[in-house]
Amino acid sequence: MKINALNLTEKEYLLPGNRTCPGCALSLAYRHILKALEGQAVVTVPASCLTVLHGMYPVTSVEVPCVNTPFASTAASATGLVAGLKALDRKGLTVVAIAGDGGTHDIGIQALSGAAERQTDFIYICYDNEGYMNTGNQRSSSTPLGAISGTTPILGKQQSQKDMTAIMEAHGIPYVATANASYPLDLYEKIRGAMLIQGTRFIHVFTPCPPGWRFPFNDTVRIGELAVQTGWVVLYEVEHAVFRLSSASKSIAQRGNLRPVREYLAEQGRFQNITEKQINELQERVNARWQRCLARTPDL
Ligand SMILES: Cc1ncc(C[n+]2csc(CCOP(=O)(O)OP(=O)(O)O)c2C)c(N)n1
Ligand code: SF4
Repeated sequence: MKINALNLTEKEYLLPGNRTCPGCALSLAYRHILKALEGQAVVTVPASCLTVLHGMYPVTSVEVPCVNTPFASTAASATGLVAGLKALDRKGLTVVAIAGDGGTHDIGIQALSGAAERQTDFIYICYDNEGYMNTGNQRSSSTPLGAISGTTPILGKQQSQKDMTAIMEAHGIPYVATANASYPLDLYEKIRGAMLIQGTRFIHVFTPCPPGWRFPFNDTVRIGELAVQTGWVVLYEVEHAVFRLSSASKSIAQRGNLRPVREYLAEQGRFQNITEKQINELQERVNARWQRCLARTPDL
């Protein structure tokens, strides 16, 4: 489905006055996710910055019903919601599970893998701020190599990131996509497209976090764009096993020039102690994934 800014509903489902930090990409992404769902959703959210954003009934700033689920159980909770709505014969509502990278890549992966294997009919959105931000920025399996965090304070993390999107694609589910809070129309379009598909759908949304990544809060959108321009994030979707590069990444592929990853790293205080060896390793990883994506895009 093609949309443009003029087609976006003016109705807001995320009201002003929530408790995210200034410049939080999660709140930007969530605003557009909720617009795409047009209120026809039940969301389930584990402990995270998103529960802080939601706040507590009756003073929540979000206009959709939400279950606050234990940390490991997001996809299990969604499975229960799907079964409950079916038992009540309630049609037209999409069950949406939304969790951070800690709640997805780490503690929630067994419930998510199980739900995907059972082909549960729901959308799972992982917003990735590359750490356990709500509890003070502990490292997760999505924290990048070389990044300083609360639990990797001096040298930075010594391991590389888990590729969660590839793991979910390997489940053979009907829809897997990457998105980025700096490209809200692309995100909106992917949610709308996913709503039309039956079965487990997984969308990974890149959400820069100013305090955790140590960059000025007014740079959030630019950092997200730089991630795409350097290939740190590749925007794509895989629908029924058909791979498509999304327009922002596709236009870079057509021009043939990714910017160097070090430009992206240099903008963030969390990489202040990264070594040359680690920068080279990250660049090689980005190059290898970029080549895999290009090889899956014969129609450039
Ligand atoms: C079983 C369990 N362990 C630990 C916690 C504490 N806890 C609450 S939120 C959170 C971090 C969540 O990280 P992530 O899922 O990446 O979301 P973010 O905070 O970054 O939005 C942790 C560790 C918890 N609530 N439950
Ligand atoms: S810590 Fe990061 S992800 Fe959490 S609310 Fe603040 S900016 Fe958003």
